[in-house]
Amino acid sequence: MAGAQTRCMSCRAEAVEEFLDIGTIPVANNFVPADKLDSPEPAYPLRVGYCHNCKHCQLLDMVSPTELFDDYTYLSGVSDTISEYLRGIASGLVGRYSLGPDDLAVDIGSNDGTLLTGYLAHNIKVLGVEPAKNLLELSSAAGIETVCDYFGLETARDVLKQYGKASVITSINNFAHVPDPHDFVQGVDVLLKEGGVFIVEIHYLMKMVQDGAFDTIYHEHMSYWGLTPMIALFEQYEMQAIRAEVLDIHHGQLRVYVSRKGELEPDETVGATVNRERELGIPGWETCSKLANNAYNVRTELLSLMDKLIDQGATMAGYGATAKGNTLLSFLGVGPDKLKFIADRNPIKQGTYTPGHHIPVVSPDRIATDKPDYLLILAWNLTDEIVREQSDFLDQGGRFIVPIPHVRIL
Ligand code: DWN
Repeated sequence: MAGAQTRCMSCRAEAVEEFLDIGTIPVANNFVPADKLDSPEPAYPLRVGYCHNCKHCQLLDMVSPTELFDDYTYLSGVSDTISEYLRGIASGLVGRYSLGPDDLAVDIGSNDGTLLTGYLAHNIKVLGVEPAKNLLELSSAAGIETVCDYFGLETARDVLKQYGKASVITSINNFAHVPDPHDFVQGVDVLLKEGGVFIVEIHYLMKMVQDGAFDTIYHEHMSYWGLTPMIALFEQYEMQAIRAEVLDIHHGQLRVYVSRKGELEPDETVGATVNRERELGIPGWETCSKLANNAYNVRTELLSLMDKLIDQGATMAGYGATAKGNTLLSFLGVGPDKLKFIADRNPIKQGTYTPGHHIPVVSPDRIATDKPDYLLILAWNLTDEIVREQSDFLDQGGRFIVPIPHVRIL
C-alpha cells in the first residue's frame, strides 16, 4: 500500500490533512471463517482527512476495491427496514419521473437486487451493476439481471452498447465506496439518457458530525461527502444537483438528484442544504476535529461502562455484526473477553468471526439460550427494529447498550 494519500480525490489538490486515525485494522466486512482463524489477517491504516481546498473528506489510505468488494458479506435484504426503504426509493422514482415500460432503471452497487425489485411491479426495465460475485445468485433469484463488474466509464460504455441509455441511475450507499469518483461520474454521463436523472445517496458528513458517528469510518467508505464539495465535483462534468434530501435512514444520509446542466431545473432544496452546511461550518476543519473528539469520548465512556458492568458480574454480547461495529470494536480494542458473541440475522455472517478480535457471529437464537445481561447494539442505526425483534430479551430483564450518538442503556 502506498503512503498517505494527501491528494484530494475530488478536486485533486494536494490539500488533504488527517483529522482522525482509527488505527491499523482489518477490513470491516472481512469476517473470518472458522477454518481461517489462524491464517494471517491483513490490516491497513484507517485514517481520514479533510481537503482544505474543496472541503471533501476522504481516507488517506485506499484498500484495493477487489479486496473490499469481490466477495461481499453485507446484504441489503436482511433488514426489513432497509428492504422497505430501498424498494420505496424505486417506487418513488417511478412516480416522480413518470417511468414506464420503455424506461431502463440501472442500480449501481445493486447488492442482492433489493432496490430493483421495487420497480418490477411497475413493469420497468431494470439492470443491476454489482462486482460481488457471491451476490449474483441472490439477485438472480430475485429476478434481477446484473452486470458483475465495478462501475466506471468502461463498464458504462459496455452497458450502453448492450442495454441502451438509462432514464434513472441510482447509487445508494455505493458512491462513497469508489476510489475514483471522476471515472464514476463520467460513466454516469455516458449512460444517462437526455433529461435523465442520477440519484446518489451516501452517509452524510453533516449527520456524522452531528451524531459523532465516527464508526461510519471504515476502509469501504473512501469518501465522506457534504453537498458543497459534491456539487463542485459534478460541476467539472457540466452536471448539477437539482434536488437534495437529508434522510434519517442508516446513520443519516444525503440523497442528491443530479442532471446535466440545462436539462432539468434545480429546486429550492439544493440552495437550502448548501446554506445549512455553510451555517454549520460542515464540512469544515473545526467540525471534523469535533467528530474526532467524539470518537475519543465514546471510547473512554463505553469502555468504562463495559468494565464496570463486567466487574459487577454482568455478561455481555453484541447485536448486529456490522461494518461500523467492527470499526468501533477495533478502535476500543474490544474482543471476546468482553463480548461473548455477536448476534446477526445475516446467514452469510453466522458461523464467522469478526475481523481482528475474532468475536463469534451467531444467530439471534443464541440470545435466548445464553441470556446475556446486556446486548451492545452495533447496528445502532436500526435500534427500533432490533428492540422490537428482541422484545423477549427486554421482557426477561435484558438491557441494551447503544453507543452512538452517546453511550446510553435502554
Ligand atoms: O454503507 C454500507 C451500509 C449501508 O451497510 C455498507 N458499506 C456496509 C453496511 O454497513 P453496516 O454493516 O454497518 O450496515 P448495517 O445496515 O448497520 O448492518 C446491519 C446488520 O444488522 C446486518 O448484518 C443485519 C443485522 N440485523 C439483524 O441481525 N437483525 C439487522 C436488523 C435490523 C435485525 O433485526
